[in-house]
Amino acid sequence: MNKTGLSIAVAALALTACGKTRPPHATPPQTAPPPTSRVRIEDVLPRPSVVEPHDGQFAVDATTTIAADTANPDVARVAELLKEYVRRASGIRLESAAAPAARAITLAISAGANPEAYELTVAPDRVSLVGGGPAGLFYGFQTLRQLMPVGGEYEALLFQQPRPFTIPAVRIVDVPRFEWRGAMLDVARHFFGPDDVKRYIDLLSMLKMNRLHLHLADDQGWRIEIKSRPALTAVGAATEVGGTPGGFFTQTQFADVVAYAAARFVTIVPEIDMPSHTNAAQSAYPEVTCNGTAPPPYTGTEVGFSALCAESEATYKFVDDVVGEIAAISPGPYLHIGGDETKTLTPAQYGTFITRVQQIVDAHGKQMIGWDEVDAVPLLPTTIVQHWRPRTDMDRLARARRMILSPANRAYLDMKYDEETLLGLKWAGLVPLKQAYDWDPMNIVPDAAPGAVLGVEAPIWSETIANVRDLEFLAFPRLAAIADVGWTSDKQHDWEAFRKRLGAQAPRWTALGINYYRAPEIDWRPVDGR
Ligand code: TNX
Repeated sequence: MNKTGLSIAVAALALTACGKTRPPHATPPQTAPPPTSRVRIEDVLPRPSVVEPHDGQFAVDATTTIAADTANPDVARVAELLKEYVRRASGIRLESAAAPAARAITLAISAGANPEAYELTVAPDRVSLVGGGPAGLFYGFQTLRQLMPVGGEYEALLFQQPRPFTIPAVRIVDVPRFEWRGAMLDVARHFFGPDDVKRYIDLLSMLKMNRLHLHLADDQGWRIEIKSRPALTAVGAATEVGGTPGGFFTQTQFADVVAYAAARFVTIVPEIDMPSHTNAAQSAYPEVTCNGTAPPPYTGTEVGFSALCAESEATYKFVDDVVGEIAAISPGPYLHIGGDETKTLTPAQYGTFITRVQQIVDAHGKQMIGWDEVDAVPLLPTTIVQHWRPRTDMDRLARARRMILSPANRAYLDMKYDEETLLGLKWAGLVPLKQAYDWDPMNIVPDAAPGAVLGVEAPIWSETIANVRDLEFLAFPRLAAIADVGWTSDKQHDWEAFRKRLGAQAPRWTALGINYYRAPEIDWRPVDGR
């Protein structure tokens, strides 16, 4: 064939494929059969309660429809997420079907005992996803997402033609072990703004986690606008660890993040740490300091040196102003008051302070949460104790009526993985991946009253991290380990099985741009776009 003949042939090929002539140098349209997705049902993470593989698969192609009761806004939202995912993953636009039709993906809510539970059935002729409540439907979508090609994680993949794919046939019945599956982000030591926090919320909710505790104030910075106390941010937000510029959330930004989280079934838990960790507040309002003088801004990483004046009414007026404004912009039922690492108050002063603050939080209609030091003080039945010190007084902790477990030697994502890890701290020891995974919360406080353990939380403190890259490096993959500890039943807990399902996340996490630590214990699946 001469040169002209070749160009005519190429042009003809292009014409059949997309209806208009393409320049000869353009990539020819794909004619090869589309790749079958390599997703495996045993890779879903966190591990579901019941997984029954069946024969066959469901093909998603141009004839597939989506049948959802879109009059229900929660169902409509998940239907949109699914359509959007399928469009990105394959270029296929799912049409809506009025009623459950053949070849349809059906979404529904059927109020059940646990609104976070769901059941997913994939059969050759249909897919059915039923949530026990709106959250369950959302979590069912997170599972279905993992059974579809990872291309859906990219924002603007462009397919020359739709690429049908298959979902393996399976029945999954799933319910979380614990109601509290949390993460904490310290936005005080280094400031992380609204976009960073939203990104973290996206990643948490993919792991079926449902609480994000924001550590909003510490010695190094005050990060939330308080309208009645403007100096808190004008003065107290100026810097961060190391002396770089800080930052803060306006109340509008905070409300926007709260709404963003709520749409992903994540409750924001705001924390204002006190009576210690308050240098930034005291630099702005010296009346809460016993000697009345404003300390200079602090940009180091020591703890425990600052404390609000426990005997002064100005302190409680200040706390009431702050708690009142934060309670008003936090629809969630919780308000965390810190209470940790107070080195400069006597036990009696500490007790007076926590007791008063507990009353203030209660008066603003919120349930108080405090780090485990607060259990030295008589607590209201609604107050939640957050365990963090591995060697705390366990007998005392066991008396707490409600608790969240964040043992630092398991759940602190800011601990180094090994001696070579550059980021992070190691005061609680090294926390390699297996250590973050291989524990049972119910064995931490064996004498806890039935139902007292609400669940687990993975804090990340930001002394050594200043951006999302470094945050993700410390958080991933250990955050997935804590998510699995919180979601998956103890009977399903199995390090070898977890290792495999974690390794299988590599293509998806890469598509999402997560800067995860390639933990050497894991055989990370090659990243090839499928
Ligand atoms: C202890 S955990 C702290 C924080 C530090 C963290 C660093 C807790 C309640 N207090 O002030 O940032 O260690 O890992």
